[in-house]
Amino acid sequence: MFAHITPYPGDPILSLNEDFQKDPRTDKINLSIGIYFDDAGRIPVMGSVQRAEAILAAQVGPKPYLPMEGLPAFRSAVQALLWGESHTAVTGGSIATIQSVGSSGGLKVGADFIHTWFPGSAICVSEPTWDNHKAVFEGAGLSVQTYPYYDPATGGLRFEAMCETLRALPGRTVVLLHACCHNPTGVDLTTAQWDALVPVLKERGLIAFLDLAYQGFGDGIEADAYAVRALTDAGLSFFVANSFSKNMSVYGERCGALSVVCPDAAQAACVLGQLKFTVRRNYSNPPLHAGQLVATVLGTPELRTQWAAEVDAMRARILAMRQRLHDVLQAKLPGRDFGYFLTQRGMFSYTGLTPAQVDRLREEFGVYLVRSGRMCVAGLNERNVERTAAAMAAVLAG
Ligand code: KET
Repeated sequence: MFAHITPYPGDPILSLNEDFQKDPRTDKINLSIGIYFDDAGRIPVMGSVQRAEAILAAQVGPKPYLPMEGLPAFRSAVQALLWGESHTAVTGGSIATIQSVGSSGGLKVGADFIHTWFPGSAICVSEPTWDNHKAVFEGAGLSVQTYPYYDPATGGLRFEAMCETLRALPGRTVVLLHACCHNPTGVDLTTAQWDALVPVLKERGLIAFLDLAYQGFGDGIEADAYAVRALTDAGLSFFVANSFSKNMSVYGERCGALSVVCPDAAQAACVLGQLKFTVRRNYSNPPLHAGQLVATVLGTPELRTQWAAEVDAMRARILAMRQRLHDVLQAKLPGRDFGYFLTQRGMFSYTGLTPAQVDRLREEFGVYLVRSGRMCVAGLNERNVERTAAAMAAVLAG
């Protein structure tokens, strides 16, 4: 019956993380998957989240199904976080938000919705992008194209080339944009570049799909919402998938959301209805605990304040590790420029290491990066940063 089924070659990120777990070496270093580790090398249990868990544990009750669109308190907390609670798009009801199974689930529901309601639309993603973007949208039946983004020569952004490609796309092409902390490069648009991009999207009638998986890890919780608010304020209709996996350190709870900004409340109601139908056909409704947990953190003023401070501390630690790695590498290999570690933002840096060099790092030194050369700098800590720099220097020196 199943003789025709071919083996799964594995996922470039998740399967590598599995390989890391199996590696018997005790001094191995995991800079592969996009997970924030604390200075002790552990996935943190944030104080705000722990307190929310305690509140929930003290009032354990029946566990009904959530509505298809998720927990109401969660959905309004997401809108308040992304737009601010007094934003006219929020108060006017023109945003359709559903709780999703991680932001991956939000991307998938959005992709299915687009395939149904914009059947001719292709999607254009940055070159490079998170591998799963291609997989999710292709899996939903969309054809995937790319726009220029990363410039290997400068380690920066090909903004002009990007805009030029977008200007040539047919109307209603979906354009996937990383709202902050670009994965895998760490190269972001400045606020001025977002302002310059908005008219391009608007004039061409393109459908922006923002991926906001790292809110708070770039320049701050509010600053990282800049793109979301700029597109809304320009009157664009667009999609945004956001995640709590990283900024609440609740990966396995699968907490995310999909929001669709609509021209008015009447269209938002129809969009929400069709999103519910999409969810019903996929997994019926999202997890209760995930919604309650995030809603409790964001909806309890004291916990919300504590959470923001914790996110700020995580961002500061990532920046400190970027600086340390830069300084050690720069001292070891003064002929090369490692400035990109300081200018790139968020969890990831694109090191420019070749797949062969990445393989050598892993095999010889036990340092795991994704084969594209992507490094999760949030996996660095005081105990492994020097060793990582030494291994990288050895590999780069040939
Ligand atoms: N978008 C981006 C850009 C992203 O990096 C991830 C996860 C997600 C969405 C999905 O996160 P979720 O937990 O579904 O809300 N990225 C890391 C893990 C993975 O590949 O699944 C990574 O790039 O390592």
